[in-house]
Amino acid sequence: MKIGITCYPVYGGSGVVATELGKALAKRDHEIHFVSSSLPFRLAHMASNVFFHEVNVQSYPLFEYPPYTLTLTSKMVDISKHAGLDVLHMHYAIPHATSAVLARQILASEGISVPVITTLHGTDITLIGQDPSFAPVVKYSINESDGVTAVSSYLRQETYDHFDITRDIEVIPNFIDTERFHRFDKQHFKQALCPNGEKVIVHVSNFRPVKNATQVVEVFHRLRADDLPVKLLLVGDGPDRVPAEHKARELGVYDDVRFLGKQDPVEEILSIADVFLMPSGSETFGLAALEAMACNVPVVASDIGGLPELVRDGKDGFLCPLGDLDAFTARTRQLLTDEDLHAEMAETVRKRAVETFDVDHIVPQYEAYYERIREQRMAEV
Ligand code: GMT
Repeated sequence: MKIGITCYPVYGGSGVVATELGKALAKRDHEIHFVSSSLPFRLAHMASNVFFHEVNVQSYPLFEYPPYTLTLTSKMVDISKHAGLDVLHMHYAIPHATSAVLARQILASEGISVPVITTLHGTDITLIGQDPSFAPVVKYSINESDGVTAVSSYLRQETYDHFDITRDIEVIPNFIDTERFHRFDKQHFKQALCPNGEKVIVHVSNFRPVKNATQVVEVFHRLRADDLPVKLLLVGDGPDRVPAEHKARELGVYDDVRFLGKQDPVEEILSIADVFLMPSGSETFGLAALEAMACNVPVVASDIGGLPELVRDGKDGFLCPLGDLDAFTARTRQLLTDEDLHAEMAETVRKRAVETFDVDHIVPQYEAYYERIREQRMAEV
């Protein structure tokens, strides 16, 4: 199949999933056309059946806000025609699904039929999508897509609860390449960072307020106050990085915290981790937690959103009430001090990543879905 994939290219879960999906589909001999405002950050290596089309927005004195959505639409029309795309797969409803629905209409007026599939990821539904300035467009774009998927049952239900949806929504969970994400022997790195055998807590996010990165620092401070020998690694960057740095200084733990910024080989950092902390206020799936699990790292996360579908409380780590820092601290301490429990969970999380969320289990679900939606669309036109 020839598949057009549009996503946000920046550091964020939906872009990662879209890019990894495209790469996995290319390995399975599909032709993939990424259409995005810049090269998706995980698309470093090209293959002969992978293409990247950059959307360049024209500036014009009249435009206070250059119309990205329309330029994206024109690009989709152009690529659909010239590459002969079979499917347009949009990741994140705003504005990608809207552009694709319009592109499909333009193509139909020229006698070309291309189905649109939209994958909902999170804040396009749970946060920004519900804002009155977007809600009618989000609802329309979902209902007008030929197929709609959500990354968890929780997100599917949220979509039905908050929008008047007439489409079936298929749940296809996120996935992980467990051959890339596994525990590497990084003893030299661990030794350099933890010369006295300290344990390591890791948090990876885009440091948006919803990730509660400052709470990670607070939990770490409580553990250090108990004299637990532990270090904290913070990976990623975003609006809450500076507040997290301030918090670490204010609490006097800055010297034991490393802010590593945006990192691509995150699996190498996870390879020295003992616990992954995710105190998010909202999370439809929690891809970063799955990456940790694939690297044998148990997770302590908020008991919200789609996280219980990924992290089974007491098996893959622990789920704590949102914002309950006492609970987060106690559970993290338990994992760092009970070696048998830690060893058991470290094995369980890897097994879960491999058996339930491996790329080879999930990508065929997308392929089957593409086929089904294509047949449905052909029967309709
Ligand atoms: O987490 C973010 O802020 C990024 C966001 C996105 O759409 O780029 O992530 C969402 O999609 C990811 C991939 O499906 C999920 O793993 C994240 O849980 C979800 N984030 C939220 O719901 C906050």
